[in-house]
Amino acid sequence: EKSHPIKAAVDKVVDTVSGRGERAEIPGVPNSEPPSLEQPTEPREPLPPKPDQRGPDTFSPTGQPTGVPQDKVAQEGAYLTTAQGVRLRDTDHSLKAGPRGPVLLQDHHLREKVMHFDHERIPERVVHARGAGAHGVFRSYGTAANVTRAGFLAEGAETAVFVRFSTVLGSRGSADTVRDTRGFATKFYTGEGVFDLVGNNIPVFFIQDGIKFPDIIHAAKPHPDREIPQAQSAHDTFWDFVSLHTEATFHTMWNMSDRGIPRSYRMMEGFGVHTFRLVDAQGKTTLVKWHWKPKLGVHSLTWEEAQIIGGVDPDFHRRDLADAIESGAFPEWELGIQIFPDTPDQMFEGIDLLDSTKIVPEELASVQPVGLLTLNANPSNFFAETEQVAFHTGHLVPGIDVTDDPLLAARLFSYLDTQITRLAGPNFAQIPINRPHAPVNDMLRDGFHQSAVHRGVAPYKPNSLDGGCPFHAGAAEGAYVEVPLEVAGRKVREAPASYADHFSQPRLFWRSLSPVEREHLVSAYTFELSKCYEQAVKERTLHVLAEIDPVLCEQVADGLGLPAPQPSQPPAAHLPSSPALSQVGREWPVDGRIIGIVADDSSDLGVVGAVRQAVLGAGMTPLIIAPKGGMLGGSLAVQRTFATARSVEFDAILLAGAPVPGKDAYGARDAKAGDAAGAGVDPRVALMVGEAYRHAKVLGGWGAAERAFVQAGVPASAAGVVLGDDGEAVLRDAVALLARHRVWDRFPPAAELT
Ligand code: HDE
Repeated sequence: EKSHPIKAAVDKVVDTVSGRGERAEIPGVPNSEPPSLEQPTEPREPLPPKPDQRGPDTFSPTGQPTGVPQDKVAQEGAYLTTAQGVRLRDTDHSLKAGPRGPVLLQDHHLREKVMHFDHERIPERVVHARGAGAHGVFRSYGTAANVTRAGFLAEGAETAVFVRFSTVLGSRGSADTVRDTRGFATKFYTGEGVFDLVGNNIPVFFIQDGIKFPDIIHAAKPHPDREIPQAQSAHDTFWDFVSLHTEATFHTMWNMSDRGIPRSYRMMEGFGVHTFRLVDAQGKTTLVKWHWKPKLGVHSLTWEEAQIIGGVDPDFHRRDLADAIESGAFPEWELGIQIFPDTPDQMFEGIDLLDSTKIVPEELASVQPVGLLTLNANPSNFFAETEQVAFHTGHLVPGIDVTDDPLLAARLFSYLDTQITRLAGPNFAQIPINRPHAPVNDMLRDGFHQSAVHRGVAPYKPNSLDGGCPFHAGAAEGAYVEVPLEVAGRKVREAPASYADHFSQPRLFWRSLSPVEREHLVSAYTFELSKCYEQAVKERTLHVLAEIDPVLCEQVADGLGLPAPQPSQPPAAHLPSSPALSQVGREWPVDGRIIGIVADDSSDLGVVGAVRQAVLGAGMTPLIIAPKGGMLGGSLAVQRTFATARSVEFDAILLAGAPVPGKDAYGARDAKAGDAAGAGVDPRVALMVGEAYRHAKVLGGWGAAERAFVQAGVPASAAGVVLGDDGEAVLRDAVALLARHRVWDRFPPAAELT
């Protein structure tokens, strides 16, 4: 009987994988049948557990490990088994009464397999559902040792960390490059227990009091009737809320700025937002704000680019982070603190340190570096690590305490609370990614998913039956002791008077941005409000903008086709600015940037190869883009074809000549004949180059490249278009421009914005 070609191919794969081509010996089962699909395959060796994936550290009352094997990971042995460890002979067919007969209820393997599948999903996070994580290490400089006794901030201390970056609004499967705030949450597995720094990439928040959190999130999430739009703030309920609730103005402004569309998680700042209280060994306290400063600088996408990526590569940020780590371009951030004296009023230079809608400009309190974070390993399993990690602002270690910021108070309640639902019970601290790297000896017992085997009879204190164990520690043994602050006050539902100022810092922000950043801000407001249907919402937002700056308000009003309202009072004449708030105008390392090199058979492949090597030598990633896959000229591997490449993937694009239309390009045969050479440029390359030009990206080329640029509508004399005869010299000039991220000089902003 002739075998079906597909079945024959699968059988061949099975034979190859098993290396035997015959059924494995199973005791009691005659091994007479020919090789077939049912044959067991050899699974690969299980991965070794990571150092932070030890089993739960359970300790006996005397402090000895219980001896229960804790290091088992889910995959052991070579054979497929049931959850009970029974080896399986077949997982492809249900147990039936004959090949065409009914499935039998007794099929316990079918039931177990489908039952588990039915329960594979857990609820996504109510906010920050979409994220990406990485492991790393934090090395302390010791510079904070004079203000905190936290061991992980002592000189030379090295601490394992896990970081999860996220968007706020979208569902778990939403796109990465939406306009939104980004989460930047870090778990430090310190020797004194876990410390979580659960921050964002924006230093302020929408609300001053946590009781408003459900309101802002209900307003920003998709409309409850149609559940649209996904992962967007460009809709009526969001703008309705933030225009009525003007304490949200500053955070909204950051979202509308380029900070709302980062180029990469690796190129974002991080902020603890609230003011925290540090305590030194003598009990002296200091107020601080936490900052993460990326070594690669702060960079953003352009809005059109972000939208295209949303469709072309919704996993853009996730992929970028994982690829960078895999290639050895480990992202790094310096942790820094702004330090303020712990005065009774908790104010600094007139700024209320308990108001999370305010920053303290870095020019008033510089950010002092205290250590270096390096992300150096990708998670092995997204669900086990990135999805199940549970951060909490209340995970504090000795030397770090909270303040009375009412926004922080709600968070101190919320994180544990939400995790009980999300992780189904109170024992999520035992999930490997959440386990402390310090010995655990708590008196928490039982509950859903309890996986520790506790010993002893007295999980209570005081006890005599377990010899009084576990014992209380004093400060000398590293106990966490709250700062003994005096607390007094009337019981009221009120905010302090200082919280009423909603506009002075938005004005500071506007004044501090460069003209091109102001232009982006204007475009973002105009885009978002144009997506609203309600006229009243647009008009009310224009009133808010009028309070910030008349030019901002006029420009947005003009885009909406509406009159610009007047501010309630004339703008102050001399306003301060904070240059640190602008993200452009400096040069940064180009490590890990992606350079697209477009080439075809007409290109000088020797030059292309040399440029490719030079890109690698500069710590960047070269991707060769050619008409079709495989090898170009038999020697150069092609990573992208004209059909699979899109400009948004590249930080800069170089043309090794002028690629003629590939035969698979729609309209290729109609492409306008270019010049004397008689060949037009491939329309996909023209689109790529045209987009990169509009997104202010560096472009370069040699050979006939100039003709290709001109045919693509890119002026060869435009700023940031590098042309020459020597490919490597073109690359050198292009890299020098890339250090400034984008060629903003290409499109000078309107005079009003300067
Ligand atoms: Fe969160 N936030 N948040 N948040 N938040 C959550 O906790 C909450 C706030 C932040 O990668 C939730 O486990 C309240 C500020 C990050 O797993 C939830 C308030 C900042 C993450 C929650 C805030 C953040 C969360 C949802 C107002 C920056 C993702 C799932 C009082 C400083 C962490 C979860 C991760 C996640 C509550 C405001 C950062 C519901 C009530 C301000 C980075 O507990």
